Amino acid sequence: MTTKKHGCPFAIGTGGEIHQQAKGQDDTLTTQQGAPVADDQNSLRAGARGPTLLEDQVMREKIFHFDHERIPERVVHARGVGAHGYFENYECLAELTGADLFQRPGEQTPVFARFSTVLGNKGSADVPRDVRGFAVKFYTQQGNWDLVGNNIPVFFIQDAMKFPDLVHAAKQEPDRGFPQAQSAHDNLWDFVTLMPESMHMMMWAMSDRTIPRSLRFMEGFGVHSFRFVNKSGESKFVKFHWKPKLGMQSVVWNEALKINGADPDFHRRDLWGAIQSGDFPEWELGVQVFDDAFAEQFEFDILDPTKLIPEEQVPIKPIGKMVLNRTVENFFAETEQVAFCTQNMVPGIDQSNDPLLQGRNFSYLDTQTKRLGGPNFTHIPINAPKCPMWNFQQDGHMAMHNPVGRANYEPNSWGDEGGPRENPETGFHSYPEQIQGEKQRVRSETFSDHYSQGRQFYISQTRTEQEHMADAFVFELSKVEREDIRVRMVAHLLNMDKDLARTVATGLGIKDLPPAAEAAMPTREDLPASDKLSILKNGPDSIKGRRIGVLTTDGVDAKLFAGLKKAVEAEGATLVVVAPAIGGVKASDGTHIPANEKVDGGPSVLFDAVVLMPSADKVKVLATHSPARDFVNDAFAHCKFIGYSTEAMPLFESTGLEDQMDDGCIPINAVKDVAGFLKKCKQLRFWERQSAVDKL
Ligand code: HDE
Repeated sequence: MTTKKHGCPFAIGTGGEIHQQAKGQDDTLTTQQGAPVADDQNSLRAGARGPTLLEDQVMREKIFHFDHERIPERVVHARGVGAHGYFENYECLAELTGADLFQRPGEQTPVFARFSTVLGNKGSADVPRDVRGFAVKFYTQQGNWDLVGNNIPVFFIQDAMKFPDLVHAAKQEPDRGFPQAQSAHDNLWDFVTLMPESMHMMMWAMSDRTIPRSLRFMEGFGVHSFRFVNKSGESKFVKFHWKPKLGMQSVVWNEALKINGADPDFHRRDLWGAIQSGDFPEWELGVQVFDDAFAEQFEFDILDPTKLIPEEQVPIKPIGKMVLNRTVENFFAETEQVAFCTQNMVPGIDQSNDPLLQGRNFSYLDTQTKRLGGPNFTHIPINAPKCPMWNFQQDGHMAMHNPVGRANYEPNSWGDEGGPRENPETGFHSYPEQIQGEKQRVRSETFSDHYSQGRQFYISQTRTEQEHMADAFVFELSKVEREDIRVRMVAHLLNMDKDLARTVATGLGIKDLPPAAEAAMPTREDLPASDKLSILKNGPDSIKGRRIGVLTTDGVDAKLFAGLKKAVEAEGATLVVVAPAIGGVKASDGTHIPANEKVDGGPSVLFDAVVLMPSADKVKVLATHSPARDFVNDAFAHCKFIGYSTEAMPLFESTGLEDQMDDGCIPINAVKDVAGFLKKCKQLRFWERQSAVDKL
């Protein structure tokens, strides 16, 4: 008899260590009650062709449990992917904050990060045009701190009161249940054009920030102003920033549309692959620290979440790094059940009066109780703190941490047996900010500039990025059926940039420009461009972590191929072999090169740059194959660098592109040519081609 090795059927995904419950000597399948099961194929019947009996406890339990497998998906941010890792603190920040995790240089704190899209349901694709969630749970020695941010530093609305309206307008329309994971529809644009406070965010939403190439290549932001409080009770404001080690990168819109078809799991597969191959994603955590005096003189209200503070005005101080080095063991137990709450704070970090943040502090706890079924969701391993936890809370659904002993209240006179006590020394103190005012429903006047930073964002972009923004507005608004909504958006754009407004109006076929939207405050023209707001001005100048797809065939020059592979890997990138058959190809010297993808399963949209390296003989067949022609056409249209051997020319000719070949198409006919190709690839895209492509 063979002994089968397999995971314990009772293993609980813990977000860390697997706790295995006792199992028997053998591998006998049991019910949840531990009773051995004799037959897992057939339900209990009265006769071979008779009815199934209600007494079949084995089948009933199995189906009952299956029926209850789903929990409500998140109302927003339903589609996400998570990973474990650590945060490593750079230096002692005692002067700024008493937060335990920032005291000792080099100390590591375990973290769990979850990235998400906002609008799509759980089964939607990874690369719609959408904001990305960037939520990190720090398991500190003084409790869990959740930094629940996004990949965009501002938000659509200023007051939590409008969040349900925003989300209702953005998600599927209620009568028809579509569109899925799309902002390109009437309700969203109707709402935002009636809410001028959303205009700055809409400029970001229409930029390349909302179509990241990889979760590893995007920034993260805490958005709100928070507080750091030191041990002496002194406080400064702080804004949190995550900067990706591999630099920022986005895809182009036409590419995103195709990626969602070719690989709806593009981002989660990328994160999984990077971690599994030991190429651990890394971000630096930085803070913008400022005091009341700065807040007073800053152009906007630091409590307004539709505004950012340019890095040029308050530089970012790097304070540590996050490394994600472990994929989850059970998606449901960890990624699905992780419960982030903005009110999970630790001593030394505190809230601000940002009205959006204040509303979030209510919403997240409420949401987790609904999703996870009761107040004991903190007992689920992924949510439990990794430091001691002791209080008198008890009972409730699914209680796992059950206190023992007689004292379950405080004060009590049970001495040593009396349980935990409050600790004014180490305990959490809210910053004793002076607050005064009339109780009223009102929006502060300091929140009423809706356009100035939208303009600043736009002028901070490169020409290429500005063109992408104009195209995005035109695309999205072209899906809006009501003309008045389209026109209303152009009226808002006129308050931010007239050229942009004109370009969008032309793209939409609006003949007469509307008057500019009425503005509560005039747009400030004096805010200078901030280079840090652009993706392209902050490129990585490296292809580390990127994927280069080589389209090849039998008979490929073995030496050239080997040289290419070696050079690509030396840059920290991956060479993905795309071939006519998944069985791979036979190189010129007879060696076998395994394929990673068949041509139609590995379109060029999945790669950052491509190489066309067929043999002279087989290229003729390739040139008749439409997925191979799409491979070239798309790579060219998406401004990718294309390396090619002379043998690939018939493929270029079959696409009609041979006359348009430019400096982004680089001949590779000898191993020595590879270095030049890879050097160019470090720019990531050949944007000079964009205007030519637009005319095609
Ligand atoms: Fe959220 N948000 N949000 N949000 N949010 C949720 O909580 C909410 C806001 C963000 O990976 C929900 O667990 C309100 C800003 C992320 O699990 C819910 C308001 C920012 C995630 C909720 C906001 C975020 C959420 C849904 C306005 C960036 C995913 C499921 C007052 C700074 C976390 C859940 C994860 C999730 C409420 C605005 C980021 C409904 C009421 C601003 C990254 O509680």
